[in-house]
Amino acid sequence: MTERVAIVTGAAQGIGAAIAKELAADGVKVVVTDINIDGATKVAEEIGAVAKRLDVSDPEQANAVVAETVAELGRLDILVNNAGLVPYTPFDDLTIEQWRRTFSVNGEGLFNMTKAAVEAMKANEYGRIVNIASNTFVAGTPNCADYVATKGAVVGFTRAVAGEIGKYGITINAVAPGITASEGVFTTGHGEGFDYVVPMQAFNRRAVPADIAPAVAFLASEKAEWVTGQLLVVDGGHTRN
Ligand code: NAD
Ligand code: 4PL
Repeated sequence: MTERVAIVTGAAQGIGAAIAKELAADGVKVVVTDINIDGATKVAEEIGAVAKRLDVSDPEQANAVVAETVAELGRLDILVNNAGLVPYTPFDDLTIEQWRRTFSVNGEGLFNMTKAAVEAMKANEYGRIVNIASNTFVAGTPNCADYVATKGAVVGFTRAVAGEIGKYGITINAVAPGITASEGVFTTGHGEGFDYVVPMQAFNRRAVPADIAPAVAFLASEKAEWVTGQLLVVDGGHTRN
């Protein structure tokens, strides 16, 4: 196959940046996208990739970045829907405004990007879509009900759409990390979570973004052709689904 082209969302830091690096190491041409264009540009420079500013919650930006990618790099083979808000809010403090905001990125962003990418991938009758879920959906982690609900949406969407896009040669799967030492996780109360999660894992250390990226790269590869609509939990054995 000719060199594959990927878009990774929310790739300026954390798990998204690690995924962009892993794909680039596999020889994939990566478009590093984020609302934080400075961070995205830094990651892109490190791996010899292209950076583009993209707010996934805006359907026009989603369409434009997919169109530019196809125009500039010739095709789109891989989409990694990684961009997400990871709030930490007890249910007693959760508002409808926050609920909508979390869904606008984690839910609508997933829809906007998948919609645009499937249209582009149809042309080549080939595609790999990997959506970043979370093991909070398995564990029912407290203090982030809005977030856990969006991750349930990621799993449901992945399962439902898989059956409708197989005819185009496109697979769609979800990867559920457990708590992972990204930049973002330490900006909220989630940072405290390591103290009780690590003892439940099979391995006695904190996950880092590089622990998540190889599972994503597998599902994004030609080798994962017979895997679709699945949830792969990558959490060091914290949960067993
Ligand atoms: P992070 O906060 O470190 O990075 C998220 C990135 O997404 C940031 O660069 C941010 O600028 C970008 N972003 C936010 N809103 C955006 C938007 N509207 N459009 C485009 N980009 C946007 O987070 P992370 O921990 O690396 O999380 C990445 C993904 O992994 C998320 O989907 C998150 O839910 C998931 N996840 C994280 C953990 C964890 O413990 N870190 C565990 C399970 C799942
Ligand atoms: C177990 O996805 O999976 C905290 C914050 N704890 O975002 C997550 C666990 C967090 C998680 C997550």
